[in-house]
Amino acid sequence: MTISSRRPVGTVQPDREQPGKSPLRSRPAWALLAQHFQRLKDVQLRQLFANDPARGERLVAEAAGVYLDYSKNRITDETLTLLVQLARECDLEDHIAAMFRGDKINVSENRAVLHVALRAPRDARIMHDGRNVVPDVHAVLDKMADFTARLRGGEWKGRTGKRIRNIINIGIGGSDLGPVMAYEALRHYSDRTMTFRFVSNVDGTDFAEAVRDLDPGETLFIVSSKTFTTLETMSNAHTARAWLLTSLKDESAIAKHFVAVSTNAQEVARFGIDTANMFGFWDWVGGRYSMDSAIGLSTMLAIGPDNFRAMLGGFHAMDEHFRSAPLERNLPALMGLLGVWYTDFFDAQTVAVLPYEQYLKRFPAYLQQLTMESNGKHVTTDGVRVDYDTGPIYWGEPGTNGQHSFYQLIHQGTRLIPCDFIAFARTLNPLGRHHDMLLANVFAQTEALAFGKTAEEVRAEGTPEWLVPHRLFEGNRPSNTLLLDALTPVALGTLVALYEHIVFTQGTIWQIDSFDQWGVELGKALAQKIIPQLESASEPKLEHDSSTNALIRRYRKSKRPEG
Ligand code: G6Q
Repeated sequence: MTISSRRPVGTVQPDREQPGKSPLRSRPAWALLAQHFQRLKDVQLRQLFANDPARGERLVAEAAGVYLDYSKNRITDETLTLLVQLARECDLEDHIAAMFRGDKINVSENRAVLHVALRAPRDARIMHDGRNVVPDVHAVLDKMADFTARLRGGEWKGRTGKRIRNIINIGIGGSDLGPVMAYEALRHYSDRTMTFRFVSNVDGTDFAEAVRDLDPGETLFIVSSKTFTTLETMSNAHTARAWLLTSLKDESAIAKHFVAVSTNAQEVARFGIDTANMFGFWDWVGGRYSMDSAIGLSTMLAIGPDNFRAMLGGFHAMDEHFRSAPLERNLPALMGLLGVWYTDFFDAQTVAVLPYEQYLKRFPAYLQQLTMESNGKHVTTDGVRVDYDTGPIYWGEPGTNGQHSFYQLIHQGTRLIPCDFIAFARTLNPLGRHHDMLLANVFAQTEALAFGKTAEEVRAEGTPEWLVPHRLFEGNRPSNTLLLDALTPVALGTLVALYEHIVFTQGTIWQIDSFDQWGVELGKALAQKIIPQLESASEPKLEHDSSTNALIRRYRKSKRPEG
């Protein structure tokens, strides 16, 4: 058995077959891809490599310091031609131009999507509602740099005159995952005399563990919240305030120990933070696209303004590549289209992201929000239900750890899991043979996945016949390999921008709004209704379903044990 689509073409469920096909499925390239898929679905990578000895050097692309080897994908030149044709039929190039132009492409929220302006050089011009936003961006960056210099230089002191040594970022979702990931990724460049922690969960344990060994007099909280109304963040911020005041006892300490990153000056002031200590951003920056805005203040405090600006340079280099390179050589476009190929024709449900770099241990978690909150949508921008699959599930862990855990399923399971391997030619911590061993594993895994091991090869090793099926590797498992020089701030910027634009490419093909997130609203609203039902002294009148009602009753009973 070889891995191929369990459904003949695309992923259309019978009950979703509508009399009129969606615009995407009506595109000429879609129909051609569907036919092409039938011809290619059982073709082996072994065959493709044997037919073209130069394939591994030909199916590569390079930009902004990122070398992409996409030769181990289940594609031919014809596949690429058709995928690029599909992108053109979906006006990808025009959509890219529209984003950079500041058009309101986040249609359901009627907003521009201008995270590319966050890393534009000082002399660039990017207009939003008739105003060039680039000077605004740089004014905030300068303010962040000034604050960072004062804090790291010891000029900014706590209320009791002590130097600030601990930074705690309080935020959630887009106001947390980017800062955490970037701090871990760039730890090598960070000020090791300082401690950085991140509190996101409304679970009190998160806050309690973050502060348990810290001196409030040496601690600064960054309250990061675009809206400054998010339940988790505001609860943690109020708890932080109380923790600080228990020890410093003086309301005036707030000004020295709290700063805010937000678009909502009114709420920041209401919380008691001096708006002079607020770092702003704009409604045209989505939360999950904001790690390079003021939301990255903790990153800048950790690695310093120069490294932060270098990271922005990496983002910008990838932006420019995405904006200007022809689709045939455009890394985010190619990777995005390959994702569409597997999602919609091979019926792949997930993508594994496997960084062979310990510092990128939070990168898969970061990508989960970026990709799944962006492209986990079931209606088009026109509000019509799609008749094809959209965003796949992203997951992953750093190598080599994953190899001793879930790789078994990728190699020998029944599901097709396209993988992105991410590796760096140089390590930041050279230790004997470690790096050669690490990289040998990257190359070995992509080779094993693609080419497997045939029954003949297994038999030739003297394997008894009954064991042959167990030791057989079918191969034909696709992967991309991203090879960069070293994990510098620049490299991190290019990598994040690469995935941002992969998401954009796919969202454009699928005609969905990659920049809203209505799917998180319902649970939030229900929780607000349930909180008083858990807290009320008298038995509340419950009007949920029987399951939810019973769970609430049981919780109320258990949290106040008799006697
Ligand atoms: C990201 C989402 C979401 C958001 C959080 C935090 O794109 O919008 O994850 O970042 O809900 O929101 P605030 O920054 O407003 O607290």
